[in-house]
Amino acid sequence: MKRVFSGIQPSGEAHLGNYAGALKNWVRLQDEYECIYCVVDYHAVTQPYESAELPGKTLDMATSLLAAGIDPEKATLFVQSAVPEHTELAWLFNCVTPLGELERMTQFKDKSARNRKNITAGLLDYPVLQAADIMLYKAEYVPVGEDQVQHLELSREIVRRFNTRYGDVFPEPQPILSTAKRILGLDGQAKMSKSIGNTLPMLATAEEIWDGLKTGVTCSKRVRLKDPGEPDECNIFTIHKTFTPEEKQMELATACREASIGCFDCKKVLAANIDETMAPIRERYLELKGKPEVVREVLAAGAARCRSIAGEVLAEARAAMGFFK
Ligand code: AQP
Repeated sequence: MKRVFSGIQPSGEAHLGNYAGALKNWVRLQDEYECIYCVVDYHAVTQPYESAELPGKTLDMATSLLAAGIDPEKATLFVQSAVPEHTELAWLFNCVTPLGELERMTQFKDKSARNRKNITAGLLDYPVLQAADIMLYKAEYVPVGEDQVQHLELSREIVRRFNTRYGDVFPEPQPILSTAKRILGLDGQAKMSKSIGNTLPMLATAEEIWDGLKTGVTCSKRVRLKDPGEPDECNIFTIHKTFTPEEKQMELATACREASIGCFDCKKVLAANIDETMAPIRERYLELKGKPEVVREVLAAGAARCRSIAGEVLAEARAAMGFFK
């Protein structure tokens, strides 16, 4: 089986953008690939955060992933900092990564613009650590949202540079994108993002989902009810792609273009469909939240397995680079 790797930061509650762009695919891919999934806490400290809250947020993210359907019988789940090889390989990759490539990354530009007073080397280096995360397991596929495609292109560039200089050690990883690869915040402005706080949490109750959705910006063409809309330009319709069966999506798209359905009713359908998917996930989450030792056991087993793979791959990279043994 080919190997898949992906990660999510414990920088807040997982949201519908995370679910639609990445997590739904994580669950689906478990049956087709050997999947390794990671709560990437080293990444989460590249932005301002509360150290006292990090352990709780890390455990909570792992709990959410298991509730969403990550099955420890099929996939490996672990916490990044439990496998310190990630940072060592990142250092090796730093030495083949051009500084200019890092400076032109959109995420670095966006996040540093939001926090001008505290731009760290860690934030700049984020994509190099991400390349190391993937390559420690020689993963060939990475299910991500569209925001991570540029980072993945850089991972491939890092791999090419490493392999050209030191021999063919690593494969070039490819992204796997979902149909809803970029969900905007409900204000329709920026990407839905934990650090912006414009999110609809994945574990929100039916009421909270409706409270959020009803304020959500739709296609700008529909000023009045009788104006035809354009679903391809509507963030609400993008969310439908994850939660609404395809036939119903087509029906809604036609009705929107003919102005025979209003945005309010279209959102009502979406709210019901989100709740249908999320209600069992919420239930599993609450059940697992009461058994943190179960989640800890899964993470410990995952880390032990990953340390043994990571140790071998890191040794190969070190040998290729000529380090003294
Ligand atoms: N809005 C989004 N639409 C589609 N996919 C998304 N992803 C994130 N936001 C959206 C995908 O979710 C996965 C995990 O993301 P992450 O937590 O590692 O970091 P991120 O991409 O930076 O997500 P956030 O919510 O914006 O976190 P913060 O604000 O803490 O940086 C990734 O595959 C991502 O593509």
